[in-house]
Amino acid sequence: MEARGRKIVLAASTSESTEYMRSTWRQMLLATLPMRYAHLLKTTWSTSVETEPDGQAKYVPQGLRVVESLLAEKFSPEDIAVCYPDQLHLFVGTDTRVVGLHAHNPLGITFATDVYAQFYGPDVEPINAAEFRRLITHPVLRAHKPHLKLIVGGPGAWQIEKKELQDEWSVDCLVHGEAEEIVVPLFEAAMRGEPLPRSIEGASPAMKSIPHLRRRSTYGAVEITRGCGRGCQFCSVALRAGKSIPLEQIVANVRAQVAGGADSILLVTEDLFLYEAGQQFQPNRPALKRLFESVAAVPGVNYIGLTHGTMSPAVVDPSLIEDLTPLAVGRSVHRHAASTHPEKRYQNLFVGVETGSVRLFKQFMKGKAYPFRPEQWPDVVLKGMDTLNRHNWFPFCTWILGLPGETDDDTRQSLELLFALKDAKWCAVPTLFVPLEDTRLEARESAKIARLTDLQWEFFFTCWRMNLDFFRTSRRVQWLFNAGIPIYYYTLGRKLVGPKMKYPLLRLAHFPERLLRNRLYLDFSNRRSSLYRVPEHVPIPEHRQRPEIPELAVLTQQGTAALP
Ligand code: B12
Ligand code: SF4
Repeated sequence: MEARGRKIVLAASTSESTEYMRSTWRQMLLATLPMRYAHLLKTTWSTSVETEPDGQAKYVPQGLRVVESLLAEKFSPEDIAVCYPDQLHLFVGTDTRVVGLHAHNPLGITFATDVYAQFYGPDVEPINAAEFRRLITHPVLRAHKPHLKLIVGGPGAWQIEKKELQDEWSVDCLVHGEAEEIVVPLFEAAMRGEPLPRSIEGASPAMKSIPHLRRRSTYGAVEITRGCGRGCQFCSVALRAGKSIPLEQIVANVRAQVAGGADSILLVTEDLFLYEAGQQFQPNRPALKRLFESVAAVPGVNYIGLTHGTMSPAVVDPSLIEDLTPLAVGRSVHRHAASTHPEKRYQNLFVGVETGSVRLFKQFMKGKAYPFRPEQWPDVVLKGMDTLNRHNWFPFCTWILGLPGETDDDTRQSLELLFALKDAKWCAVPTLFVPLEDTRLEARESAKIARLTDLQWEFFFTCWRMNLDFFRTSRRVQWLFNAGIPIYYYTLGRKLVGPKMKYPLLRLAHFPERLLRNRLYLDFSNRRSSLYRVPEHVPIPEHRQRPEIPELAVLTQQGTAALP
């Protein structure tokens, strides 16, 4: 044990650091599964992480690695340690002056996460929240608090403020937003023992301020773009102008991952197709190809994973997907029997579909479809899905239920689009609207599970029924699940959530559709055809094809919110 410790200690919780099975969706589950039943759900892997011989973390979320790199330029690397909660006692000691913690989703109150935990009862803490609490209330932090400053940063730092836990947890400073240009002066002030601001907001940094990564991040995450600019009103990066990280820096960061033992690289972005994109989000095929080739060529890289993407570029230029497929799918770690790849590989991309309602789409996210018009959104989704699936890209698509002012008619339109996608190869992830800080909808009310309508419940469980059917691996587990659902409903679900979930839940449990037909909106018993079909071609409105027109000038200056 280092009684004196290191001057600067950085740490992240285990459930936000684990890269179990190189599976990003498994880690996402941790934000939704309840800690109380973790043993029953066999999620002991949620805390499985690896350490270096000296006890430091082998991998932590990329944001914390960025902070480490910034600090290492100013302070001696010997003064800095990066670890998990179980090793904090090795590094926090009498010499420690500042502890910086990373928060991705520390209380589990962002979209999707709080919804699922509520199915298990009131006040049930998701694994993720319990693990963060274990980190921030660690006894060694309490013991040494009189001589150290506690700083928490990351995309979920706002949650601590929102839940008024800053004082209870003795957090000196919460860092929101991008931190490149504030980390060093803030940590210097902390080292001098000066009082810190209660919270601080980082602005978008100059490209030169984004440092090279020195060590391995969780999933071998390497940022390729930052920001977006499509302007969705519920999104925190909506109006942040997109920028691409220079290829040499990306490749150097990939090498740092491999040097740290990673054989898999996760290309992190809000939208893959924004990488070196032209004006008005025009995808840059040569640059994307060069990116994949350069990453795959780094010795030691066996797998390449992706985070987010938008649908419209796949429709603007379908051959883009075809061109990227040999490396994007060929180097993917994921496999599925429905893939036509010789090794059954498929690539995963998180895509925000959000709604089938053109009205809501127009109101809250019209830039997402650009250069297509909001009215073309269902066609864009269907055509994009068709193109992606054809090349073995199986996207994980989020939908938002309970956007402000959503009516039954809007939900019906989402159900229709969902129905049209029933044979697609994908995962549909229903989430509830959460007004995130720093978004244009931050003052609006969040959607509440207790207020979901019959149609919204149908949407919610129909998604999961489709996912179960697509990802099911064992008939026995399926059978047990089917039998367990009515038991859950009558013992707990009915009491916690109410009778509105009953028939949708029975669809999830594979009750015959003919028995549900009169109770639910959709009918999967083949008696009804879909309102939508995959279009042959989705035309780009002529006036949006030429960059010199005034509408596009507005787009670049003010974000897509200004689009007609
Ligand atoms: C990669 C990623 C993931 C991966 C890997 C996460 C991991 N543990 O490494 C996966 C897919 C697993 C994942 C899961 C989830 N994610 Co995620 N994820 C991302 C993504 C795309 C990139 C993160 C990243 O590496 N960014 C690049 C780094 C450099 O940025 P950064 O982390 O923000 O760090 C900067 C600052 O925050 C700050 N900073 C970071 N840490 C610290 C620490 C200190 C001390 C200081 C001072 C500063 C500081 O400095 C950094 C440099 O500016 C972001 C979106 C984005 N582009 O950021 C979403 C994002 C962070 N995720 C989000 C969400 C909602 C989730 C999930 C809850 C999704 C879900 N509903 O299930 C889960 C939760 C996971 C869990 N264990 O609980 C939201 C967060 C919203 C919020 N917190 O309120 C984001 C912003 C996406 C979005 N647009 O909504 N995610
Ligand atoms: S497309 Fe919309 S939701 Fe996605 S990152 Fe851009 S602004 Fe956010």
